[in-house]
Amino acid sequence: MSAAAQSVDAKPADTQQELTDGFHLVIDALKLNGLTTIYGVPGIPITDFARMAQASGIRVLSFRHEQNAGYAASIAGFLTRKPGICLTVSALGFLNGLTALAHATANCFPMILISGSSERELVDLQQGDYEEMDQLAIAKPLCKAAFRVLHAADIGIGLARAIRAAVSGRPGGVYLDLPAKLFGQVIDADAGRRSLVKVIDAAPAQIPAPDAVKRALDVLRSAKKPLIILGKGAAYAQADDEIRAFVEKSGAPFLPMSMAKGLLPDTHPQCAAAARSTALKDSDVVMLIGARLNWLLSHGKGKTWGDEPKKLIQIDIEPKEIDSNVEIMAPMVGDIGSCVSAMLGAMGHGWQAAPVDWMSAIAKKREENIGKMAPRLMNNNSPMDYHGALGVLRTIVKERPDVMLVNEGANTLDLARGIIDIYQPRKRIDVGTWGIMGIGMGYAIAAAIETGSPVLCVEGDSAFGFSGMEIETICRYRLPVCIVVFNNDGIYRGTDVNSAGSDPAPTVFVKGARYDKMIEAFGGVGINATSPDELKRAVNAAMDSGKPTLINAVLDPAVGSESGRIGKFNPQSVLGKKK
Ligand code: FYN
Ligand code: ADP
Ligand code: MG
Repeated sequence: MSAAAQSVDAKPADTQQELTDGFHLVIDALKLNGLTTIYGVPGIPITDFARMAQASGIRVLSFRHEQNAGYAASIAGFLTRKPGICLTVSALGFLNGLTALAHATANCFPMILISGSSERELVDLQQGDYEEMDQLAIAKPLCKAAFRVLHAADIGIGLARAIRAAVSGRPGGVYLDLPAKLFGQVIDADAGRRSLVKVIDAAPAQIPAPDAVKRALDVLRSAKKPLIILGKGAAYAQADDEIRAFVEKSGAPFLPMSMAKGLLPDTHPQCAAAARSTALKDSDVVMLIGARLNWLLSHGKGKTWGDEPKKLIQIDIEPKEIDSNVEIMAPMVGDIGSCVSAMLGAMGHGWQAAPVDWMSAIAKKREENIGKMAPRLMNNNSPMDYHGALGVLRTIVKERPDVMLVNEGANTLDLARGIIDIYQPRKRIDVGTWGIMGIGMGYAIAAAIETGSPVLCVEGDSAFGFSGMEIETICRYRLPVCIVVFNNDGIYRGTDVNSAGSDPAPTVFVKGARYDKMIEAFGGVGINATSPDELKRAVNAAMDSGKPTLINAVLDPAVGSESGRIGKFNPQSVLGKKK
């Protein structure tokens, strides 16, 4: 027991001492640090905590499954630069939330998973407590930092450590273990107040070294075919004006990674998204801003990157990221806002824009690809194909650039990424670094709560299934979320057959399923759309009304390719399939 807690016991029972307890201290510590939204699922031992947090003015969003609450918290962290808070019960609730915590860490999103836990004495002796589990030990390898608080007087410092660990340097997921007994611990209220910590400058600026700035500019200046790759770190940094000014001043083409789309509009004349292969293959200097050379960029090597020897410049806040896959000639370690401002400042007047022949080679390829795509987007086929359905969604987002777009699936993801142009920063949130399915409804809920903008979720039917029950949550909180389920009856497509028996093939679902009926059970609007025209009307109506809506978009079950565009990662037997 802490000294402060002991001092309470030492007082005579009849003195009028003002007291506080673990419940109130956690709530006060969160509020003191501006953390006023909790995503979670109540239950033992945090049910009363959730009630009390709500009563104190914290917004408590109660989900149907912790994984979805965790994804919501993770993307809230990305959108706000403050750690998203996820609250779970012990043991399996904790494990459900842990998936999202690992996801936050992999994606560099700040998040704190707060889980209630069983009593240390029993857990450590493995005496079989209710939901006994050594949660701290399990969380450690899957997050950036993990802490446990045993004494009420340490709650303030524990939360301060969690906040700093989540947002400073490279952001990530933090686990905070709060044993059941902690909540009820009573201490002197004054001592409690004094124990709270308001975190000052949680993510301090990290200024790049002047010689690193000079080196980077020298390499960029030497380029004949420069390319700037913007990653979701650049979107996270919220240095939108500086990034745009830098890219425009450089005159170089830029390639946005999926969640960096909109930092500069996809329709910007320097945008090379629709000339991706050419830009990567033929460039001679590539500057990475908040993007890792991981699988999404073919690790910086191989035929995607062409034969031309390349010089690389990389801006990242994490020094260990540099040289992760290939040599980086000009590393710049610092926060993106400071790095880009320093570059802009040092560029001076008269910066030479990229050579005209390079820019026109990119423009030619871009126009070619856009031209090839255009007629396919205008078809009004019924049942729909991806291009017909996405063509109308593309127009809707163009007309309503404020919409938050959530996107997951395989084909639904790959094609929507290319087809739907994004016009503003942080308006597209998707499966991220791991390409996982299941972020959909969690992301949609947090996007609505944190931004106040209307949300459009473009979901594969398989992807939707992972978080579909949260449509009840969406209806309960009356969130302006419109979900479009691209229903082609299965994973990748709905035409596989089982040649060995009467069970359905492993990739197919119930044929002709009506996902729109699900939301009607909770008072939302359900629409079955069988053509692009119907889809357009339904989405516009949902956007205008702000009512929770689920549109079952009927796609031809034969459209869709195995694993979307990343089939190369899906090993297939060369020995032929067994009969
Ligand atoms: C892009 N392209 C376009 C446009 N935008 N053409 C016309 N119009 C527009 N607006 C072109 C682009 O130039 C490429 O053509 C092609 O479309 C593909 O572009 P994309 O999607 O950017 O490129 P690619 O090679 O698919 O990107 C690689 C990737 C991406 C790894 C970054 O596939 C990705 O983010 N994947 C995540 C997948 C994922 O997580 N899936 C979960 C699956 S779940 P060319 O330039 O001619 O090549 C389990 O199955
Ligand atoms: P993408 O998938 O869009 O390419 P990644 O998640 O691979 O993006 O890369 C994001 C990178 O951005 C990470 O290496 C991370 O360290 C870095 N990063 C995140 N926030 C900042 C920041 N504020 N300043 C600098 N780098 C950042
Ligand atoms: Mg499908």
